[in-house]
Amino acid sequence: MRTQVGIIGAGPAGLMLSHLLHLQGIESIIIENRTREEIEGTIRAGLLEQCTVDLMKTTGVGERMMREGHFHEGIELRFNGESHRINIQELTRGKKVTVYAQHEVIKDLVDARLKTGGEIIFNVDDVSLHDLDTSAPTIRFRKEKDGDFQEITCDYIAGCDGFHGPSRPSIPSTIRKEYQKIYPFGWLGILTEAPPSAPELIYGNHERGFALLSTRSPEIQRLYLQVDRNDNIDNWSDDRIWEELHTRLATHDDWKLIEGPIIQKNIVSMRSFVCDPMQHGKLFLAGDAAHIVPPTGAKGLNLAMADVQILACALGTFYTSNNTELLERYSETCLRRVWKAERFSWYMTSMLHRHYDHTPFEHQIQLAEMDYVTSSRSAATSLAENYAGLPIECPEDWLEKLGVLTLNS
Ligand code: RFL
Ligand code: PHB
Repeated sequence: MRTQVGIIGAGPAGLMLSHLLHLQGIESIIIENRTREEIEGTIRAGLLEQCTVDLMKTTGVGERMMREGHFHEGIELRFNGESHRINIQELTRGKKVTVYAQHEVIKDLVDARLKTGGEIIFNVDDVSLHDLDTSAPTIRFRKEKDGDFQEITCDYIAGCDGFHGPSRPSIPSTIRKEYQKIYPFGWLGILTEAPPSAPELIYGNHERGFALLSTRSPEIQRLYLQVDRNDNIDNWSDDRIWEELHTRLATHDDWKLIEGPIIQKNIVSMRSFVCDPMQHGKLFLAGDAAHIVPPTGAKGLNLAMADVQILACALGTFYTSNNTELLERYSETCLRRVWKAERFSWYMTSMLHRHYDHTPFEHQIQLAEMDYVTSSRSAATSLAENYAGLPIECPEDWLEKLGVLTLNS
């Protein structure tokens, strides 16, 4: 097989990249090691930045998101039993955050790719990357477990295969620098069949640990609890989860957390991670393959979408004018924004979680930080600007041009 851009991974990064390339007339093939049902059914992120929403809308894959998504103007920080609202929309001159589940984004993108003749090969196995510093890099894989080996020869390979995929380790370790922080806690996440308990997201800091109230639809709510990194989901009965959520989100007024049947629960660990560079020869990493953030800042999916915008723009420039300048600067351009999102995610995580090793002094500093960010307009503006999403370094008219290409496609 031969294509212009071989894409490994059908997560948000790989699917959106393929969609953006298609709009520019560039061919790609995606290979994915899970089935379509699995990728469309995995519960992960929920919060989209304004840039991600704009990208989906402009490129014609945002129709269902605009119909079924929830558009929030602010968030609530809750500590010492009191609620403090951060008005994101006012502080960022108009930006909102949108709650629309990652697996719905995946469904919309798979649907769009398949309707326009895109090729996604699901259920592949034994994927490896070869000849990355030649003009004909290849991806080798089996179409299914124990099937014959196949090869895709391409001009470029996009490694969009998440944190555990084979792309990042294909960059020689001698030139790959990795930065990592592992947190001593994780998040226990639940989905519950209940009506919303609040109109906006609530990030709660409590002496027993962090709790987050989010939503998915008028009927399904998403909630999280900070737990020990090595905790086991079997230790958490539904009753224990609700008791802990009630305690950690309690206020001094008459606010009530509405319970419902828990339909899904699991624990995820938390880390911050960056790989530098994000490119090597003809290989470009995007999304979780290159960087991980703890979910407190809601940045992972959004960073993946920003990377592939920068990559699609650079590849578009190369195929129309043979100019490789943007491709050469890809890693540098992405990493500037990635590090700011890493900083913000670390900041939100540090401010909102219970740190088991904190001294009383450090605990007071943490309370002062929350007091400051909820009482100073400058501090709240900084939080809002980062939460709603920093600008993406693409040529100014890039999104407009994509909009025109979408209308003509
Ligand atoms: P993905 O989504 O991991 O997709 C990678 C795809 O590659 C496939 N793959 C392979 N394919 C072929 N061959 C191989 N050898 C392969 N190995 C792997 C995988 O099957 C998969 O389909 O990476 P991508 O596209 O970079 O997207 C990143 C996001 O998924 C991730 O950052 C977010 O989910 C993070 N995240 C959040 N991000 C947000 O922007 N907003 C949020 O509100 C938010 N909340 C969250 C989150 C992540 C969470 N968890 C589960 C860690 C909440 C949670 C609890
Ligand atoms: C979610 O709804 O899954 C969600 C929302 C905000 C976050 C993380 C996850 O910071």
